[in-house]
Amino acid sequence: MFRYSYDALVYCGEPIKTSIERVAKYGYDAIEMLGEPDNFDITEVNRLCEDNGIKVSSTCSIFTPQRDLVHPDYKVRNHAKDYVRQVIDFTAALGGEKVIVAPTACSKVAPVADIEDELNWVVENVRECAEYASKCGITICIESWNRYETYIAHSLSRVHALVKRIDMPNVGVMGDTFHMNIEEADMAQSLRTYGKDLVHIHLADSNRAAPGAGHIDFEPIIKALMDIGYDGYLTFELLPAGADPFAVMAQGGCDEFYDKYTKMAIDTIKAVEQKLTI
Ligand code: LER
Ligand code: MN
Repeated sequence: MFRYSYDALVYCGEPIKTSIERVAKYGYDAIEMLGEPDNFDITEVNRLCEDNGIKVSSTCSIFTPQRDLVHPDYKVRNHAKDYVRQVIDFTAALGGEKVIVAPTACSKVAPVADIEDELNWVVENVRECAEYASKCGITICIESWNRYETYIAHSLSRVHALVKRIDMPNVGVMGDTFHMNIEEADMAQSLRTYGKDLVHIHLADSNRAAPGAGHIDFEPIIKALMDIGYDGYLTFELLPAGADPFAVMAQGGCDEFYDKYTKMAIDTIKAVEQKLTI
């Protein structure tokens, strides 16, 4: 049986108490935290999780241009590493298992420095962060995004190649079905190919809404995850349509991303899991 988690990043700006209560209400095992440690009181989050019977699975780090691990300015690269270490401490203090790391800033679509230098910085910097993470029992998940959000690691094969170069026991491959639907020829096959190194996954439908609201067939995907013995969380990351989904959320009118999709996501995938288990 899979464990289910929900990425609270979509619940833009609401009190964490409301998010934790919602996730618990719809039967999730855990919540994925937004990677902005300064926004949270660790004691309060731990107490709320305990009161509601859920855990913290992971943290979704936010890579802004100032948090770019491959920026040509070493001061920015160091700032990005400090940020990742802060997220690692935060996640460990919440009892989480995984921290998501992207090689570069979100929506940066071309290298600024020489690409070989950038790739070397990814390897060097993620290794350093992974050494730090290993002392807290945290695994670093390198997430594959689509071509419109990154140029470095926009397929599981590219992430896998980076993970092999990084070569640390607590660094692995992460997929996100929204991105994979754009970049992978066959999502289930990619999961099988890189399954041994898969440490985390985000699920969303083709339109980034709850599974069942778009056109992805989740059956072969869940079957592949079962067959490879994936033992991480199935974490939903749902966002509204927009190149800047947070700006869309801030405008309002995305009510379905709260109760409706939180319930629909877990209900849809649990039904698939059940069908495949019988
Ligand atoms: C983060 O998990 C992600 O998938 C990116 O699209 C950045 O939001
Ligand atoms: Mn994602």
